[in-house]
Amino acid sequence: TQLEQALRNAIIADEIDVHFQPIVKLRNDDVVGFEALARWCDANLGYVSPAIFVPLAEERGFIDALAEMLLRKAAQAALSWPKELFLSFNLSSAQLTDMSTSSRLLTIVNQVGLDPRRLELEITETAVMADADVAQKIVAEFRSAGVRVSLDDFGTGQSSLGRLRDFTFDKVKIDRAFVSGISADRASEHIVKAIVSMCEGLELEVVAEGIEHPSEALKLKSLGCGMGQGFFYGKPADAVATMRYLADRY
Ligand code: G
Ligand code: G
Ligand code: MN
Ligand code: NA
Repeated sequence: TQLEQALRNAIIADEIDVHFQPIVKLRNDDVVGFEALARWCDANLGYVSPAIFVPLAEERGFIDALAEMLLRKAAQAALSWPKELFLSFNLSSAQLTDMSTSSRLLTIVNQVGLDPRRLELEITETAVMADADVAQKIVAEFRSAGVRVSLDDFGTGQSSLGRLRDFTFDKVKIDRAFVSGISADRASEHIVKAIVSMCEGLELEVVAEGIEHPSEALKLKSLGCGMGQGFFYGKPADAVATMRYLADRY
């Protein structure tokens, strides 16, 4: 198809960009890291969402090429940030069924010279479900290299609690479905409160995603949620704008 051909070309030409969205400590608004998000604007097709082109790349067998290009760019950008900031990178489901994923991505991190302890990988429950044994092994390899792993979109997938029991994660990202409107919605408030308390028991860090209003940030803080991310703190921005964002804060 036209989209597939354009995507192939964009990968070969190194034209897919990475943007960065800040993740903050809710207690004091300190930036603690950034999530890398793929961005592609094609000359003919215009803006294409990663929700479209990531699954297409998986289906057509070029997810590795895409992910390696994105991680290389993201890791290079992270080298210019203050070194205590982490880089959070999304892994797709196909990558979690392929045992070569960990060595491929660790090689890139080494080549670029990013401390693997600054890297976090976001994986979803759906991605883990395809082949839990293989996913488990891949996660273990990353963690033994010092890379941290977070469970993304928590609360929306299937058998969430089983995953937390069987897998070793470092962090849970609460899906924005529970965050938007939390200051007015009692059900979301109780759900988030329970997630935060469970994560305390499991010694997992917690990030609330999709914070758009100060009232949501306040509520999450009062529930003991450690970290937050969302348009209220910053929209995804390119590497240059991200450096400016940091310069304004440091
Ligand atoms: O940034 P945006 O809301 O458009 O992202 C849409 C979806 O695409 C989200 O689920 C996000 O996790 C995913 N996504 C964005 N960038 C990447 C990436 O680099 N790799 C993978 N696997 N998924 C990504
Ligand atoms: O699936 P994942 O959580 O990786 O997707 C992250 C996506 O959420 C990014 O594409 C980003 O653009 C989007 N996002 C980040 N913050 C907000 C927010 O405050 N509101 C909304 N609606 N989307 C957000
Ligand atoms: Mn994510
Ligand atoms: Na998410």
